[in-house]
Amino acid sequence: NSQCDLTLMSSDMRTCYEYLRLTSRSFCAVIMALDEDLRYAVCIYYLVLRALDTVEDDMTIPVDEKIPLLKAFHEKLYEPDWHYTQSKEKDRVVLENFNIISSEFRNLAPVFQSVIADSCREMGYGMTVFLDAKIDTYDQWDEYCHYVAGLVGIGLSKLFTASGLENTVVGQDEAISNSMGLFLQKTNIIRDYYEDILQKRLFWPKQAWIKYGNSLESLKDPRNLNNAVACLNELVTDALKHIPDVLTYLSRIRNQSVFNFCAIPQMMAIATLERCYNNPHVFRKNVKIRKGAAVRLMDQSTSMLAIRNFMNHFCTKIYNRIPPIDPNAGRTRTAVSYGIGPG
Ligand code: PS7
Ligand code: MN
Ligand code: MN
Ligand code: MN
Repeated sequence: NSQCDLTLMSSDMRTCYEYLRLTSRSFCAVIMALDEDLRYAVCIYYLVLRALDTVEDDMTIPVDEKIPLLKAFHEKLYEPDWHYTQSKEKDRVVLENFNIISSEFRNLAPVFQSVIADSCREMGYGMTVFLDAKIDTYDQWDEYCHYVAGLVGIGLSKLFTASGLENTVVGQDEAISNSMGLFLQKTNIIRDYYEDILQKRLFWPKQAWIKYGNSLESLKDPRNLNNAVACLNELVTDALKHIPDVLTYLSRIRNQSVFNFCAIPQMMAIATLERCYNNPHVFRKNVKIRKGAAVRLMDQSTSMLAIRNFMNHFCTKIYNRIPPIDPNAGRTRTAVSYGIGPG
């Protein structure tokens, strides 16, 4: 990006972009391609949330220390010396050097600061709600995903509007921004079944798996494979219901760099859901989309026409693989139909 000359930056700014590169597989390139002021605000937002998520994920931090830390995390943005050296997680660098990130945060425009700080306050609180409480119902699944991803969609949308690059409606329509986050987070939770279960993290709602097994872990038993796949298909169907909101949201975006930033992760998500649907491998390993397919999505998710074509392609592939005897076949057909044809 020609507007992003690393040699003209302060050393702290270069350091923050380096932390972004080190900690983000999926978001680094799309963030670096954003226009000027928005790029750095989103970079800092990412690093702050990566730090908060590292606290949430770190099972070596005792709960009586973790809860106050999550709740007060937003206040650390205004404590110049605060940093945290007790994490064992792979992304701990952002906690160990949080003082650098927070000082760059305090250099952002006040309107960017308040969006990010509010988002951290709500997310930190929400994470404490689900720290040991299991996700029972579909409503609780949506609630957890709202805290860890819907709030990110809402916060990013407010940054887009505040930057002047997008219309007011983008920042104001929180329901639709929430759906953008839920579509990504549900896809992540569905795809990561195996990885998460090995780490004793349970994110699939009980209301779904109880119909198919005695426990979430039992779904990985090869003897339960038919039931496991039926459960998987039910959750994919639930995630697919966000497609209409995703298409509406993207159709409102005017700036090309913002469009690519928003569209690429959503296209990776629908491609991932297509790979996962009715796929028993989800219970034995992490299902990934093929490298070549991912590159095409990243290069070509640049217009609504392209997005509608990709959505049509993946929804049609799912449609053609719906087993007639699947308990949710009818609901799945309805959900994918919103991604097929003129919308
Ligand atoms: C600020 C770009 C664009 C309207 C750290 C982007 C973890 C799926 O934990 O790293 O490794 O399994 O694969 C990103 C909506 C959030 C939702 C949420 C913030 C899109 C902390 C991303 C990234 C809204 C909680 C990363 C939700 O997945 O997860 C910025 C519009 C962080 C977005 C977490 C998950 C994101 C996630 P893990 P990943
Ligand atoms: Mn987490
Ligand atoms: Mn995480
Ligand atoms: Mn995950």
